[in-house]
Amino acid sequence: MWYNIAMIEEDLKCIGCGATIQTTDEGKSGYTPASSLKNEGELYCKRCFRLRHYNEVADTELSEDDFLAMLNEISTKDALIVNVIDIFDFSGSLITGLQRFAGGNPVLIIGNKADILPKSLKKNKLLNWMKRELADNGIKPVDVMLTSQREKGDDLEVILDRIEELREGRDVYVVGVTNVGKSTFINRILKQVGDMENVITTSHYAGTTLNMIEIELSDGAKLVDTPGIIHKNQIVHLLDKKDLKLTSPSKEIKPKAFQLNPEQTLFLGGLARFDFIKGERQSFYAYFANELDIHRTKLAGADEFYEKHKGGLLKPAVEPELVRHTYTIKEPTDVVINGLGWIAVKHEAQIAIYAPKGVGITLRKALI
Ligand SMILES: Nc1nc2c(ncn2[C@@H]2O[C@H](COP(=O)(O)OP(=O)(O)OP(=O)(O)O)[C@@H](O)[C@H]2O)c(=O)[nH]1
Ligand SMILES: [Mg+2]
Repeated sequence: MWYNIAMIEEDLKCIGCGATIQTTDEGKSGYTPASSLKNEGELYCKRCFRLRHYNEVADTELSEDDFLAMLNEISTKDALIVNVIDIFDFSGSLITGLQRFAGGNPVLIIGNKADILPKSLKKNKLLNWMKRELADNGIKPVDVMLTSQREKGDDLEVILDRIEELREGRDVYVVGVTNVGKSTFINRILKQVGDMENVITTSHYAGTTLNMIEIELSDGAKLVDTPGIIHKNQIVHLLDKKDLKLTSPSKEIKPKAFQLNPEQTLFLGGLARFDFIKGERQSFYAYFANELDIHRTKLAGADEFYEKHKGGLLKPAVEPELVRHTYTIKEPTDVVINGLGWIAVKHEAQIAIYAPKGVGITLRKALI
């Protein structure tokens, strides 16, 4: 039932972020100058206007708990839950307790941003890995699919058909952690089915969508965009606009190979550090945004090097101190700095990773 879909334009809600429109407090969400209310057509709040035209974001007063309260409602609905996951930040975008949160409703997992991963990574291998990881985390989806905003319409058709099959006439809630691409995904649907261009506000800041945004399907059921769940430890929360340009891949990442001797160090901008402590001389493969500069130095002088160059040569750098994690690698392993990228270690090695306090490190069997 994907023909004839339409935005449900509720009175006085911003069509871009879902916030309730108000004209009195410029510092709060939904603010719109009274003069704009007279305009015909779709209504966007001032924050959305600035995001859409100048890519400038204003903070909102909404807290993590406010968002959670909005989302908790979903467990009481009879619906299909579509959980969008950023496959470049898989661990960081898992919702702990998703089953409880879904309240017995079926869950379809959409792995988004597939365009960022190297083409050498086969789709089936990735899907199988995702399924295993989901199972290990107690998540039992009815299906797992991959997509990206760069895919052509056919890919979306297949997903829409599957959603249609699974929803059995019910509403569809698109949920996920902030910044995984929920609104971008829904905009793709609006474009493909309703020929509506870029209706919902999207941005590379976390926390763009502020309230439920509802779309009516032909049979009267709803497709709903929801505000993202805030994971405080997501690296995007530590970064500003300039930094995000360097760290969020916008296209396929090209791995960079580094042949290192033991006691050599790589700096991933000023955000993280990789020490090769012990092992045979070998190549390490760095999978990060192509824009992120990687610097090699001697382990012995690395602390000083960091102090001297953080924020300068080593950019971006962030406030939280870098915390050291040590590992002994025995088999080909991806050492993932959640949300930033990973280093593939192919042979035995003793290593240390430094990452901003709170940012998780995940080890996984090498994907590529
Ligand atoms: N490379 C790539 N980037 C994507 C894709 N989908 C979304 N993005 C980018 O990811 C960022 C977040 O997208 P949104 O659609 O605003 O994410 P969201 O999940 O709605 O975020 P919140 O509303 O904050 O919860 C934007 O910079 C998008 O351009 C994709 O398939 N590939
Ligand atoms: Mg959104």
